[in-house]
Amino acid sequence: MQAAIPCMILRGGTSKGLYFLASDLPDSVAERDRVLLAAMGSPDTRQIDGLGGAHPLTSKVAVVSPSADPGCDVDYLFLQVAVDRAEVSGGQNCGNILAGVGPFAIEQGLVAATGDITEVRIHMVNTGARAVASVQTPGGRVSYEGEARIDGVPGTAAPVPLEFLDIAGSSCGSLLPTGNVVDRVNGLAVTCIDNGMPVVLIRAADLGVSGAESPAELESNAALKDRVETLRLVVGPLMGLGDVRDKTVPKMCLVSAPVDGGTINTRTFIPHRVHEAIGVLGSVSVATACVLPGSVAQQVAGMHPADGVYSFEVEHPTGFFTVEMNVAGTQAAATFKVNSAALLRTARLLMRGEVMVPEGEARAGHDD
Ligand code: NQM
Repeated sequence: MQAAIPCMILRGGTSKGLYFLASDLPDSVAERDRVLLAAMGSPDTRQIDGLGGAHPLTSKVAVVSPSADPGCDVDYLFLQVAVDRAEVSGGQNCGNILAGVGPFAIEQGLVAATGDITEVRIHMVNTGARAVASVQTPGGRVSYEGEARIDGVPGTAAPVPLEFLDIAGSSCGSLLPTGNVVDRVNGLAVTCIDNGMPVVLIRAADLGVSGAESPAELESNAALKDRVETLRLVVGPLMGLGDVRDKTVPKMCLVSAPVDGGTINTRTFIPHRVHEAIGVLGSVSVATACVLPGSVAQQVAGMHPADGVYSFEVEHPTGFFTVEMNVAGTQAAATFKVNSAALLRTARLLMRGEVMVPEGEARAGHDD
């Protein structure tokens, strides 16, 4: 006997995940996690007995419910399901999976379509911050087709612009969690920043690489991986994240001068695999650092910080990530403030149906 649990699969930006209504999952966190591990097929490096794609970017879950926050339509809890360990973590947010939350909420009737574009106001449970997603809804139905192109995804699709309202210090409590623009740790100059995602910025050259290597090349460099992880374990507590050995934050971002006309070039350890592109909120943190006076990223990018509206082109292994930002107080780190951040993603509904979970793992599912 298996349990059948209603579920949709959506591509959100450059990631892919299972989207559930909270009411379709067990209330108990331990039972919920057992269900999600079984649904994904974890732990197993191939996730052969489940729906996961054998990579952190395709082993993600969104749990969506009506919001109690009067300023929001829905609550979105992001869960990272580890591939090779029996672990489900709510310790980070995910802006790519966020791109699918608006379409999912409308598909599920949690939000009514209003006109050609429906704004979905989303409370991001992992960090408490809010985002607004604008979803194409001509004729009262979600449209996934369109001309928007994002690097890392073949073809084009309907645009899903995302606007972030209050993301500074989302996980660490402040934009600069160590209190410094630059820290020297293990002999390396690093900038620790959290504008939506805790990220540690390190010059690629300081680690003996160019920063233009492919993810596979970086992942096969055992000495580099070891040095990055050793650094992460020291920096995590300094950022107020506690012991990060089993956490997926902070992300470790190697920065170098742009090679393709962008603002800055990046390679990001998330934290044990290297991202094929860059995370959404990760890129917002990197872009923020580009205009933060004195930061590692600002020096590498050669930016001259000034107040105003920017369109940053963050280079990554499969192209560019464009982040629109409005910043003020750029004359000094102490006065620096991000007024708003916005970016473009696309999303697509790939499957709707029921995920089958062995009965022993799913006491709260519906019997088949
Ligand atoms: O930073 C991968 C992704 C992410 C996270 C990761 C993300 C974000 O690309 O907001 O989107 O850094 O773990 O899905």
